[in-house]
Amino acid sequence: MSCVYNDIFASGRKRMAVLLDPDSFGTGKMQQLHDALETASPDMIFVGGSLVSASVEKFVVGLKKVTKLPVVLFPGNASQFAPSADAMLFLSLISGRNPEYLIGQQVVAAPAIHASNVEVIPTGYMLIDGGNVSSVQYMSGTLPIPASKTDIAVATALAGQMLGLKSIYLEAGSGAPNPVPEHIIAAVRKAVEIPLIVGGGIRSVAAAESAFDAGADIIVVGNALEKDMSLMADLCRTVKKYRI
Ligand code: 1GP
Repeated sequence: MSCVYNDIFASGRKRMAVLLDPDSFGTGKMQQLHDALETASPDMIFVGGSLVSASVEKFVVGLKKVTKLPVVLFPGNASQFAPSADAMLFLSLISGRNPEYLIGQQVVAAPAIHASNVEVIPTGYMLIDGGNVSSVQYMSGTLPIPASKTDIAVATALAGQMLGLKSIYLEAGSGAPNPVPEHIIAAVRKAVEIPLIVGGGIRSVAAAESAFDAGADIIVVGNALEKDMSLMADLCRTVKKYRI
C-alpha cells in the first residue's frame, strides 16, 4: 500500500504540491490541468480552501480521472473531508488560540475519516503574518505569528513536535504579499526534525528557491498557478534541481 507520508513527506527530498481550491479552480479546467501535469509532474496535489462551497468529494473524483498523482486533502474545516482522497493533512491550527480549529473541527471529522481508507497526516498548522489579513486569519478568528517573532514560531513548532504531530506547515496565507520569511523557515527547520511544509505567496522560481534554501521540504503553490498554469513546469524543474 502506498504511503504518502513515508514516500513523499519524509523522503528527505525536496517536494512540491499544487494546491487546488475546488471553488476557484472548478471542474471546467480539468483538461488544462491534465496538460500541465503531463509536462510538469509535481509530487502531489493538495485540495482545499478556507471556504469551499463545491463538493470536495466530487472534485477529487474528477481529479482522479486526469491524474495518478496522490491527492492530499488540505481542509479549511470538517466539511471538506473526501473519502476518495489518498491522504489528508489532519490540521491543528497551533499558532492560534481558537479551540474550534485546535480540536473542535477535528472531533467532528474524526469518525468519517476513521471509517475511510484515507491516510491521516497529523500536521501543526502555523499562520505567519504575510503582510495582509489572510482568509485563514479571518475565517479562524486567530492572530498570525508576527513575521519578526522567530522565537514564537520556533516554540510553537517545537510544541507541535512534542505533541506528536508529524509535520509542520508554515503558512503565510493564500496570495500573501510576503511569503514566509527565510529566517522563520530556517529557525523552525533547525528546531524540529519533522517535515516542513511552506506555502502562501510563493509565485516565482526565486521564491521557491529561497524557501527550499532556508529549509522547506515541501512547497505549496496555489494562487500563482491558478493565474498561470505554465509556471508549474518552471517550478517543477526547480524542485528537480534540488534532487541532483
Ligand atoms: C495557501 O499555502 C497555500 O493555503 C498556498 O498559497 O495560494 O499563495 O500559493 P498560495
